[in-house]
Amino acid sequence: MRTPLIAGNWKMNGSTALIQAFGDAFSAAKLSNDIDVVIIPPFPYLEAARSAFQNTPLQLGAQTLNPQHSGAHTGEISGRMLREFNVAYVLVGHSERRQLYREGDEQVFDRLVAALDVGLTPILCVGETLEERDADSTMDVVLRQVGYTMARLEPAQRLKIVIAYEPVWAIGTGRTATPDQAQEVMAGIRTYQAGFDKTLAEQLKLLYGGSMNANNAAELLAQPDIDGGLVGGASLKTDDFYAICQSAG
Ligand code: G2H
Repeated sequence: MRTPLIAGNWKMNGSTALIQAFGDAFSAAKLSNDIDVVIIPPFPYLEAARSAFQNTPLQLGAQTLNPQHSGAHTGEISGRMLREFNVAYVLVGHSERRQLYREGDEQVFDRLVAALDVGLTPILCVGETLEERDADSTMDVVLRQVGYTMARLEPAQRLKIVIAYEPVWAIGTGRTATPDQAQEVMAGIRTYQAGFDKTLAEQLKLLYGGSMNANNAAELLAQPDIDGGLVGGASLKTDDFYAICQSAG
């Protein structure tokens, strides 16, 4: 059985007040024990979040990391530093990083390995653009992104990652992939993993991301190959995020 995982990616949003609001809302939360819930705030809020989330089920994630553990990289943050703040998960390859900061599969892979090196669980984000979907190359693009990483990992490492399928055209647009569209791609990812190892395919956690909200989460999460969600905009409101978590539990 795969434990559902709901992760809220705040991107460059939020405040210390919002951290506190989540701490307060989730300290009274009645969520199933069989669900992992993660908040991924901007770096400056990690310390406040560590403290505010202490008596809650909320775990912490980070939005990126540098491939190096330390050194002359002004403005960058390493996985080792994240570990000091009880960070358990880190996003790699989010489409905004791929598009705005020119991170290609190679850079994404280096970050993912750096995360594994320090015991962080990387959430590898993959997904096609609208042009790629219209050109019928969705599966090619997604499996290229997944395959680049999987082919280079050791078998034991492959078991330690989470994959988030986020169609780029559905991110922050209010346009969500239909449950069938999401399921089709995610089943394809799982089938691809079975080529490496059947146990891996069964255990691999797959998240859907792209305008998931309190209204559409239940239907998406009911799909057999969708094990959770990577939620952006709707993770900035305590009520909406809580409702999504309840849909998963
Ligand atoms: C996709 C998602 C969270 P949103 O990027 O990573 O954002 O839910 O706002 O589409």
